[in-house]
Amino acid sequence: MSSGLVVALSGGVGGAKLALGLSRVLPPEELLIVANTGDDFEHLGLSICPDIDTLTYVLAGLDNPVTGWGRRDETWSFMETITALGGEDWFRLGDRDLALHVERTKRLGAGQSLSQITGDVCRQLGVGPRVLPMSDDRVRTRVRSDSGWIDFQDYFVRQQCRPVVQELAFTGAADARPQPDVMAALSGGNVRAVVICPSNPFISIEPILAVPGMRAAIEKCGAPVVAVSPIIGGRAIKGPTAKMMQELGLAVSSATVAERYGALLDGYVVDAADSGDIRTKVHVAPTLMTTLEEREALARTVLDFADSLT
Ligand code: FO1
Repeated sequence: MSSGLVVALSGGVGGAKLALGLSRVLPPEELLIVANTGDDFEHLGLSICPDIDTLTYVLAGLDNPVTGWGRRDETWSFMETITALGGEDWFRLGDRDLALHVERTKRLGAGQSLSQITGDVCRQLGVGPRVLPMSDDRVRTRVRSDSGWIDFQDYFVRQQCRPVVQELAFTGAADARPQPDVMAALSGGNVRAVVICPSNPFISIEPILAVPGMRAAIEKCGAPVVAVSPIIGGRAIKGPTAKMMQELGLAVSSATVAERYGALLDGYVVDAADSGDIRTKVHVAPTLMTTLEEREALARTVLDFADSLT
């Protein structure tokens, strides 16, 4: 078996599933997960980082299996109370989850970086692999629809992805510095593979690639770049990926996702139903990850495929 560092790009629930699979088949020091922070926002005075937290909870075995986000065995006294007070209750923060947002907000206010805080939280919760934000600088995904520009969580949660997406923007990305340890890892000459998890390309992976220097560092790292399609049989497994594709005038297909990544890709893992008309090297495998065994199996498949491209 090959060794070296596997760098995984992840956002959302689909990304975290494969990240978990990778964490189960690799020693912790051989996996670095780069999290999207475009979904981050400030809410009720707190700094919320959904994609980092989803990864943290999933890798710690603390994730909520029903929602995919937040914590398992959650209680909702805070939410019930804020509703009773007539406060803002469209974004649901569980009691246990709340502690993480309070702690992070306090530490960010004291000048600590998001990377440092994420590392400490992962250590405290027993997460083995490194999880790092794409940048310690603020990047915010915004969505343009008929009624103008809105914040990502306003679109995603408050309006339940109802607005028709016309354009996406990653505010702050142009001035954001890529996370230094991610850049050092990519230029260290020891990368086995870069894995683009089956996340939504528009809102989870493209914000990561929009951080200046990130895409070039991935291209230059010398390792195969392999993506896993988030589309199975022309449908998105979860979330608004298919709806967004239609609204942006794109065909709902695995090929469309591969085209978004373009020359970055050396290989692409797709489900049997989706292998047609893709210009990069394709490996067909079951990509639906319902069970832990399926997550591990897909992780092994992706790594074997990447090794075969070296
Ligand atoms: N997603 C929802 O659909 N509704 C929520 O109320 C909600 C709360 C929430 C709280 C903490 C957290 O870390 C994530 C949360 N999410 C919620 C998920 C979040 O919107 C993510 O950005 C999406 O899953 C996209 O990755």
